[in-house]
Amino acid sequence: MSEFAIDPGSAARCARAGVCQALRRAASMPRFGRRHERPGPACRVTIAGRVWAAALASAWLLLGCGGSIEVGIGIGDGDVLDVPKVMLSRVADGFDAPLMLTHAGDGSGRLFVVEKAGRVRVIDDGAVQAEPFLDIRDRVRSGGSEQGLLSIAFAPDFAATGQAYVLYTEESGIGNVVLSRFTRAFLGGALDPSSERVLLRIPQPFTNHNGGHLAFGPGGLLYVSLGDGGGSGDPLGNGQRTDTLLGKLLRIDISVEPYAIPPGNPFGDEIWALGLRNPWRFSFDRATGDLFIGDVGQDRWEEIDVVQAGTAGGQNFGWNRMEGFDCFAGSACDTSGLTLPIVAYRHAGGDCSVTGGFVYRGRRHPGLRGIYFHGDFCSGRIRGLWPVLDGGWSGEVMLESGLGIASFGEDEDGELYVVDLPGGVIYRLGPRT
Ligand SMILES: [Ca+2]
Repeated sequence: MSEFAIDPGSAARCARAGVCQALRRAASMPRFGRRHERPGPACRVTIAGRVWAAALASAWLLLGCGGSIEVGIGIGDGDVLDVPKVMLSRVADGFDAPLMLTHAGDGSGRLFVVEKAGRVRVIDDGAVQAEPFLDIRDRVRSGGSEQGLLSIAFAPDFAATGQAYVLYTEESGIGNVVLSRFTRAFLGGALDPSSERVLLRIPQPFTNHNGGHLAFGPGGLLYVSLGDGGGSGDPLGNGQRTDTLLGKLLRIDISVEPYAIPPGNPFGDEIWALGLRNPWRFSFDRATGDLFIGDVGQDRWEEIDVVQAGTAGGQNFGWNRMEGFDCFAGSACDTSGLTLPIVAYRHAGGDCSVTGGFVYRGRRHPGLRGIYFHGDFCSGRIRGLWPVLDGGWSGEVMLESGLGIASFGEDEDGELYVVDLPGGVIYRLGPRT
């Protein structure tokens, strides 16, 4: 089990270490975060507010208090339920190395599955359609394990404009990253491969750490995550440099042709946030607009970074000065001005690469609402995190899926799906019955 995971011995260990008592006290300190609707767990083993986050979370994780003792989710005065267990139900299979799933927001109910080699395929009313929605295998370089067609995001006005954006590694250079827009050939039709309009071409120094995810956030702005360009330890220092788009979260306005820099961007260019290593997947909570980033770590920590809606940009998430809550190279580092993760978990028990997910906001499963689901690609472990009243977070392992989780995805109703890369299968997430 990883140090984040629930562990029958953790209660005893925490009691011995006295850490839980410290954390309980911390939980009673003045709140620094927002008040959330979900009451806290019975044992508040949480990171309590931004000020306490670094020290307490480190202690929490290192001493094995993670996850939980007596954890339950309160539903009202004095009522505490067990954290719901989850299960996966097979929706469709036969995909070729699927990396991502999303919807078009056009009321059609269709699901769109991105395949690594360069196709987007459609699940319509449960049936996988024979004709792809997009096929650009002729221009996608997908030989490397982190290369391929990485993401698609439908324009907020897709139903009217027929436009969607994709991120992929192309044949130029060592596999440069391209952000392009495609337009459908006719109303109700697929995207036209010949309609490509390249918005950004980002040179890559190495074949790995290409990012990359696309999602529209609050205000209809397009967010783009890019890795540090690869190599071990960010050898070029891209994460902390502001003269490169590598290791960043970008934000652009696509309502202007071809795109514009939104007025609030902190450096007057595409950069919205920095200090990221390989932010493979991120999402916005559809209820609050809060941003959740899963940033893949080097050799020790996998982390989840959160930015509350309405916060100005310019967050520095620390890489490569820090990995998770630790200084990356050496015993000391300048942590001033850095935004630390809300949670990090160690490389242990098979965990080695975080796959950022979504806050469940669907209607089918009220018991899962408000839980941020994410996973680990290597172990297949699915974890949940939820905010507690003290402004911090609590969490635990929700399922040992055994899958190679490339992504979580949402449909139009906010139901969540899991994309199994090696198996080529799409699953729907729900409570265990
Ligand atoms: Ca970080």
